Amino acid sequence: EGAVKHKVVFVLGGPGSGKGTQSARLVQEFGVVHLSAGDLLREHMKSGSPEGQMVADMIKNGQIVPSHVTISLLQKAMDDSGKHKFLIDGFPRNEENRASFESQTGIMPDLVLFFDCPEEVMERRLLGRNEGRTDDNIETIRKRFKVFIDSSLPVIQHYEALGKVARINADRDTEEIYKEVRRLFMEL
Ligand code: UP5
Ligand code: MG
Repeated sequence: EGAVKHKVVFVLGGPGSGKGTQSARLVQEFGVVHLSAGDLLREHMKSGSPEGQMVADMIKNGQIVPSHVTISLLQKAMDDSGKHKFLIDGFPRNEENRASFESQTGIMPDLVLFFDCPEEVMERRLLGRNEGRTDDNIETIRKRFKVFIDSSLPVIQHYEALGKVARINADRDTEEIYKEVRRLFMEL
C-alpha cells in the first residue's frame, strides 16, 4: 500500500503532432494505460456542472484549464485503473500544471516523449480530422499553437534540462514514427 512506484511517461507535443495516435499504438502493443488529459476534460464537460461548462468554454478558446481540475481527473483515472504504468498524453501544459502535479502526486516522469512537428503540418492534420471537436477550427487552432509555444514548450525545456526528453521528428509517416517510439518505450 502506497509503496508501488508509479511509472509515468508524459506524451507531449503541439496540437495535432500525433500524441493520441502514437499512444494508441503503445496501448495496442504493450497494454499500458493511456490517459489523455484532453479526453478526460472532454468527458468532464458533458457532466452538465458549472465546472463542466467552464471546461467547455476554455477548450473552445484553446486555453489551459486550471490545474486542480485536470489533476483530480488524472488522479482519479490512475486510482480507478488499479495499474501503476501510465502514458499521460497532453499534460502538463504549463509550468504550473507540472509543479502542481509533481507536488500533489509525488510522481516524476521517467520519460517525456516530445513529438516535434511543424505548425503547417499540424494545422493540415487538425483541419482534416473531422471528429467534431469544438477546437478544430482555424481560429482556435491558431490560439492552441500560441499557447503551446508560450506555455507548453517551457515544460519540455524543464525536463530537457533533467535529461528526460526524447525528441521525435513527428513529421513522418505514422509507422516510421512508431518504430522509434516503441524502441524508446522498451528501453524504459
Ligand atoms: N495523424 C496523426 N499522426 C499522423 C502522421 N504521422 N501522419 C499523418 N497524419 C497523422 O492526430 C491528429 C490528426 O492527425 C488525426 O487525424 C490523426 O489521424 C492524424 P492526433 O494523434 O489526434 O494528435 P494529437 O497530438 O493527439 O492532437 P490533439 O488535437 O489531441 O492535441 P491537443 O494537444 O491540441 O489536444 P488535447 O486533447 O490534448 O487538448 C485539447 C484542449 O484541452 C487544450 O487545448 C486545452 O484547452 C485543454 N487541455 C487542458 O486545458 N489541460 C490539459 O492538461 C489538457 C488539455
Ligand atoms: Mg490528442
